[in-house]
Amino acid sequence: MDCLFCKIAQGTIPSTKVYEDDRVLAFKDIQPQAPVHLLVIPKKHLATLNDAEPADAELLGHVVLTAQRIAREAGLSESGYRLINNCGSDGGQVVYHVHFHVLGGEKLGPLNI
Ligand code: IU
Repeated sequence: MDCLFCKIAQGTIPSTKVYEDDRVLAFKDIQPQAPVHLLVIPKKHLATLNDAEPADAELLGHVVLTAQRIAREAGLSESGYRLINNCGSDGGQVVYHVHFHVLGGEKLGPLNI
């Protein structure tokens, strides 16, 4: 499958990993929008959040708890952070493999909506 984040998950395209296990990968965004900008992905290919099914609930819970973990390890627990999923074209999704952005390290502005 010609999916950039699948290739990153498989290690055929390099990334700066901050966490990995058998189901998820977290790595640094190549174009950071905040002092801390990390991405968390399930290794399973889901193009968008709309493709998730009830059977993916545990996996997606693990993705969110991984976001919590890497935010803590980046020192963001006390100050806080933002967790974002862009879904589909109106949501601003560019890479069609489900991912959550972890943004922090400064006082973030209001969402630009
Ligand atoms: P989006 O939610 O699909 O809009 O976000 C895609 C993100 O993936 C965006 O922040 C990019 O900077 C990031 N990214 C990356 O980290 N590595 C890449 O090789 C590519 C995009 I292409």
